[in-house]
Amino acid sequence: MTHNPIHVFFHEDQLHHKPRYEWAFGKKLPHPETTTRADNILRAIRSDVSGFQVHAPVDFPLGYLREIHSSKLITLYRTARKLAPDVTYYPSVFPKRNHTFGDPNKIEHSGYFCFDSGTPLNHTTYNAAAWSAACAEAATRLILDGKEKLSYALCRPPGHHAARDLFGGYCYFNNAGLAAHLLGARGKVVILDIDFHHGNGTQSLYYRDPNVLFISIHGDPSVFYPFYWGFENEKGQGEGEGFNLNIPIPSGCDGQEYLRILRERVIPVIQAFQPAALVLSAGLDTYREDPIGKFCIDTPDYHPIGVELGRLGLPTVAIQEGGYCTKMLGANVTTLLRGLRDGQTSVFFPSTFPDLSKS
Ligand code: SP5
Ligand code: ZN
Repeated sequence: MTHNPIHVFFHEDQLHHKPRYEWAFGKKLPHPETTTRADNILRAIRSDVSGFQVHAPVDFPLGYLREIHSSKLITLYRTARKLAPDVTYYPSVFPKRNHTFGDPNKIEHSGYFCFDSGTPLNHTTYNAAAWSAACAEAATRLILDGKEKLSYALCRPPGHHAARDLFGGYCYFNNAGLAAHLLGARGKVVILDIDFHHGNGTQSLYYRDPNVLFISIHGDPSVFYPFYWGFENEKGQGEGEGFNLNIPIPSGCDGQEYLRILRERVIPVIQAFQPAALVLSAGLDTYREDPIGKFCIDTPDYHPIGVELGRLGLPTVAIQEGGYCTKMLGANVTTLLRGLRDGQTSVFFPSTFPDLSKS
C-alpha cells in the first residue's frame, strides 16, 4: 500500500544549543540531550524518501510563545543571549517562589525560573529553543489547515517539562503545549505524553482547562525524575478537574504490557472525551536500552503502539520529546510514525474537523 509522505519539520539553528554536561544525582555527567539525537533521527527519516518529507519552519514563533509562556521567562532567555560564547550558565540558586521574586534581566536570577541543574543557558539557547517551538507550530499549521492528518515536529531541545514561567528537564519552551494551544481553535484537544518522564510542564499549562485532556504514562515519580509531579492523585483543578490523567508505572514495562495499558486505560478515556485532535508528546526514552529511561520497549513494539493511537482516527501532531539511545533513536521514531500512519489508514477518517457551529 502506498501512503502520502509524513511531513517533518526541523531547523538547522536548533543544533546550535549544545549543553555538554549536566549535574544529576550528585555527579557531573555528559549531557544526554545531544545534537547527535537530531542528526540520527534526520538520517533515518531521509533514508525513506517516499515515507517522509523534511521542511524548515519559516516563521519565528515569538508571538505564539507569548501565549503560553510568561514574558519574564522569554526575557530571561533573551538575557542569556548576551552571555559570552564560551559560557554555559547553570542556575545555582533555586529560591522558594512565595518568598521572593526573580528579575529576568539578571542571569544570576535564572534559578528563579528553573527547577533543575541539567538545563543550562548559553547565548544560543533562546534561538535554538524558539526554532524548536517553530517546528511544532509549522507541523500544527498543516493539521489545522486540514491538509494533512499526521505531521511530526523534530523538536530539539524538547519541551514537555517546561511550564508557563519555569524551565527544566532539558526543556525551555513547551512545544506540545503550543501545538495544543493552536489546535484549540478546532475544538477539544487530547495531549498524550508517552515520554518515559512525566510531562510536568504540559500538565501545569492545562491543569485548569476542561478542553484539553492531558494524559501521561511514565516511570513512577516516587523513583524517577521529575520526582515531585506525575502522581495518580493529580487530577486537574477547578473546571479542569477530571481532565488530567497520570499513569505512573513500574520500571521494566515491556511492549506487551505497554500496549495493554494503552488499550485498557488510555484509549477508552480518549474516546469518551471526543477530542478534535491529538498531540502526541513522543519521547522515545521508553526504549529498552535507553541510558536514562527504565522501561523495556523494543524497536518493533513502537509500530503497534503507533497503530493503536492512529486508529483513534484523530488529526495528529507528533512532537519529539526525549529519547537518549542515539544509536536506535532514528529507528524508534520512524517505527512509531509509520505505526501512526498505518493505524490512521486502517480506519474511517472524517475529511474535516467537526463543524463547531452545529454543536
Ligand atoms: C525531555 C526529557 O526526557 N527530560 C529528562 C530529564 C531527566 N533528567 C534527569 C535524569 C538525569 C540522568 N542522567 C544520566 C546520564 C547517563 N549518561
Ligand atoms: Zn524523558
